[in-house]
Amino acid sequence: MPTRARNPKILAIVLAGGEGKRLMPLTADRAKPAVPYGGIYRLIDFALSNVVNSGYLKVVVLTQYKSHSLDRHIAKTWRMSNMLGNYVAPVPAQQRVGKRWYLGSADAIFQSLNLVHDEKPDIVVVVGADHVYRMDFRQMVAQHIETGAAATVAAIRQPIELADQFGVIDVKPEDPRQIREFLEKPTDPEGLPDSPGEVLASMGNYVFNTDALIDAVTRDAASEDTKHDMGGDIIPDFVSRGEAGVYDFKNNDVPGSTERDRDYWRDVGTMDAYYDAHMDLISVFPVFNLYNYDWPIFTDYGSLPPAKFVHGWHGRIGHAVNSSVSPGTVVSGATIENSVLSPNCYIHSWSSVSDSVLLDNVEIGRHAVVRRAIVDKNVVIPEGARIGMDPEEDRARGLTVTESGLVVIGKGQKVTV
Ligand code: ADQ
Repeated sequence: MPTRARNPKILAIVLAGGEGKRLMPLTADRAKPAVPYGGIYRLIDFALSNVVNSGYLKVVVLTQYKSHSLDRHIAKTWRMSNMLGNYVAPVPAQQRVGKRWYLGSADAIFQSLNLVHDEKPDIVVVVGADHVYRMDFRQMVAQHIETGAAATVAAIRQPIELADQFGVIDVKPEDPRQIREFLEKPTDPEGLPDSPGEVLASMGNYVFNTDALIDAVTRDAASEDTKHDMGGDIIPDFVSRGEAGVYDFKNNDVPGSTERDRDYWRDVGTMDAYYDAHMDLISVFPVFNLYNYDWPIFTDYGSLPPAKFVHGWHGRIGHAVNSSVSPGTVVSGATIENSVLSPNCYIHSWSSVSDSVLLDNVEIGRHAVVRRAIVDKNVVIPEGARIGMDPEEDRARGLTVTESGLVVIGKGQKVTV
């Protein structure tokens, strides 16, 4: 079907089947896109909010790995009215083409081509589900149509040390909107001519002409020499045929964004990156502004009572500074600093929590001290426990301590004093 240049029909496919091994233990029990973030969100809420705010209302979310909490979240937050002609539908792996799970992200699309055939879009926008950012995909689609590329990859500059986590793009000198070479996760890449300490990295978001995408994933499925991966196999294939364009994210202008957070994009692939992205939210002038109502990030936490700060035991004042505190959380005679608290936490008297991220329903006992920690759901920190003060002590009681000294406590993990 020829692309209708002015008003193309768009289908958005959100890739949400990834395992996220480097985020263990947060992904021990849930898919990476379902990892809680920023108190009340799941990572996938950012990709889906961007898609929906871009006006794309036909959205399928391909799930696979430990998808239960992801499915539940999508059904609760993102179910839209089919009667109004729009939907966000989670689609689990269905083994329609044989008895095998998805072999990679390209195979996930190949196995789900029935959705594309049903919808008959002109253009398919394929989006990862693991990143924190705001993006108006319409602007990328407009460039895609204007340049006549068959595939367009969104890109952002990243430090060269991180190149082995990304697809790295080399543009044609005569036309910086075309890709000359694409290397997936190179270990020794060259820096950019005007900035040797940086590379141009793929953001894992793509725009395709529908026929070109169908053709590429079908050929990939029939090939033996492939990992069936969008970044590793499909994009290099388009590049080798001279049909791939690149969209520079710095040109994207989202309503309500500020100079400070205009080109904010974080791949929260590791515990340290996950932690740092939380700290970005709570500085006085946040690097990423959640309070931009012109481009809202949607989520659903149901009906919870407000957060509450009260005098605790012996009248000590419960307070929080440079922190965000979610509904249902009670800070009773405790001190919270530089931290993000999710819903339904209870922080008891004389305890202190600093530079930390608490997920839902965490309880901090009296006189406990928690520093530089990520504490997953339902964890109880016992009275008087000291977390994040001595890495050896933390490791000895079975907690994960990252190289940078962050302590990570898994969902429901028992903590001893
Ligand atoms: P990675 O993130 O390492 O690199 P991948 O693990 O394939 O690539 O994840 C990409 C997206 O696809 C994620 O949203 C993930 O949840 C999803 N996904 C992975 N396997 C899937 C499957 N079997 N079924 C459904 N969904 C699946 C990619 C690109 C790089 C780019 C970075 C940007 O390959 O080129 O630079 O994203 O972070």
